[in-house]
Amino acid sequence: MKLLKTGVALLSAVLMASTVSVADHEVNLPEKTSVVKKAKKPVVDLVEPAFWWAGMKSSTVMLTVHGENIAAAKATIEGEGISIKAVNSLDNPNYVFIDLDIKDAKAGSYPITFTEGKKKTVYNFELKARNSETKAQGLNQSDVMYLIMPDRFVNGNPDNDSQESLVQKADRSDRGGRHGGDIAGVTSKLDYLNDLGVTTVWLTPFLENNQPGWSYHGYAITDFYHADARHGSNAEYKNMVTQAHSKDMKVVMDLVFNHIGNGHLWMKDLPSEDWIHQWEEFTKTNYKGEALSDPNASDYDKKIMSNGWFDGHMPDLNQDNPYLAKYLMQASVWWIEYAGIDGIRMDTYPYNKKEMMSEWVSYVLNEYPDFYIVGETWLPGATWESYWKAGGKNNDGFVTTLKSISDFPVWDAVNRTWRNDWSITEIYKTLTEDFLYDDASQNKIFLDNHDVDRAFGVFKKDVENMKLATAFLLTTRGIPQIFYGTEILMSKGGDHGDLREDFPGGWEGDKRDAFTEAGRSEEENDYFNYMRTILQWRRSSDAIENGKLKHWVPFNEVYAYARYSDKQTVFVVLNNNKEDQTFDVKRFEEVLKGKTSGKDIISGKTITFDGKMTIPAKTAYIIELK
Ligand SMILES: [Ca+2]
Ligand SMILES: [Ca+2]
Repeated sequence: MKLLKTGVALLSAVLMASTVSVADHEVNLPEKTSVVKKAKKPVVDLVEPAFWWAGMKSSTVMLTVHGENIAAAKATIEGEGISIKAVNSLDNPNYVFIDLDIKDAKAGSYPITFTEGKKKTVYNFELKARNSETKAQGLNQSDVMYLIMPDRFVNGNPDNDSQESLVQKADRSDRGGRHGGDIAGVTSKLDYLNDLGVTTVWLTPFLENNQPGWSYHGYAITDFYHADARHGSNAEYKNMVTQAHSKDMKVVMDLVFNHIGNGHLWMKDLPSEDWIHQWEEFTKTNYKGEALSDPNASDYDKKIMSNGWFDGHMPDLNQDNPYLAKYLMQASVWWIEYAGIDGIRMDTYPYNKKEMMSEWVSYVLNEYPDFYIVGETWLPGATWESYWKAGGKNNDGFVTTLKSISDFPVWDAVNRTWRNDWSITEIYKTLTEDFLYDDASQNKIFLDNHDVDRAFGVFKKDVENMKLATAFLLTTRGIPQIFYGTEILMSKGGDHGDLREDFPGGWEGDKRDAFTEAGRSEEENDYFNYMRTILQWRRSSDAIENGKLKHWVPFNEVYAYARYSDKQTVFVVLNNNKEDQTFDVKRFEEVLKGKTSGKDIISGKTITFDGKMTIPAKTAYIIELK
């Protein structure tokens, strides 16, 4: 509440100042304002994006220019093939939005001159040549994402842990504080990750979060165009992407359009009153995404869901404002072209203006047709999830373009199965709901993530169940995601700071280095190798990459399914029973097709099943049919 009032107060101050300075500058002016305004050259202290590229499919780019009373200046541009289509300003004269037509412009520098009276300020706007290293290659089912909270993974550069210009300093003893992990740390572990067998790294947001507290997780962005200096620089991020690509790995960037951190410039100097959702008193979202697809929902609930703030320090952006919407969309394309990333994970997807999000996805795919975008759609069932996923039919007319959703229903089913020893039928049942999706193969699937208790802890540290869950995750339909530290059985939950604990060995002086075999316990190595075996195998499995899923009703806690393509059939059997199980294989004939043996890729052994199959208690078989 306090923060919001501050925001409103600041806004009022801005509006008053502008009214005085523009319309009434002769009368009763504070001395500073009058003197400065008349004498100074036009002030340009921020242009976003700072540069762009020639030869993009979209023929326009909008520059957001900030500077005291910049709206009073006239903007002109020089250069062939480039022109100013429009200069717009809102209620705060400290911002102008310049629409440039760049359709016929070549790479080069184009001076933009801001003129007020006889005074001029020039900004050299650059159109770069397209980045030949940009892959924007997207993800498919052969990929596995490894989710890293960079502050908590590896401290590759202890010198950047605290920064003079950034308010929160490093304090590793504070579990909610900054610990010093960074982009350099992630880059230094790409070989480790490649050896583990994951193909893709997803870092929680690395953009600046200049916030007094809780800045480590990155979801309170205060600068859309710069890496947080405590994580490293833009160049270091770009280098990480290049390094990943050189190892045949991919990178997914995490972005937030729904809200910002209240340390953002916009909250000190709001571009317009409607830039954020303002409320009479502090109003939190109701976190009820279901309301948005509910034909019976009240307008009141839908409005609170969409326009309420995610948290007190996270002002909710109003994407009805077309300048803001354009700003956000462009920032994402800027990062794709600049750093060459392959996908974006969009935070709090349903909390945004949904039509704008569909437009955003289309805008990105127009530039980069193979690009991967997954929305965080944390909803309690496939019925609600499917509302957000492209290809479905929504009877309220909402057309969504999002291809990949976060498959929380699968996460929930896995939890129900192994948290309380429920039946593996929970998983089977959840997947029977795939008819709600046009294609579930793009769904992001996971056992846990940075917002929920770690799976191993949820499973009461039962390694057999953890292995069954892992075998399932890495062979069912969808694109798996693994949370960092899962491979060494990190297990904490409850407090966010705990489940996001530091990876042992990521900091100099750590008691052990769990990135090495010697630094892991016997149990950790056993699980690590189990996961690694499946990960390394699945990278080149045609049935995993391109195959369909076919599954059978579980009996006696034995769940069987096949992944099958034209080139390969993989038969998976999960025995969740505490006893060995022997069963007739006749009912699987439509995929076995008379075959009586195959290789279990986990144990490396040949499994024969002439008529009957026996599988040990609490065991997974992943059988490549011969
Ligand atoms: Ca560091
Ligand atoms: Ca919102």
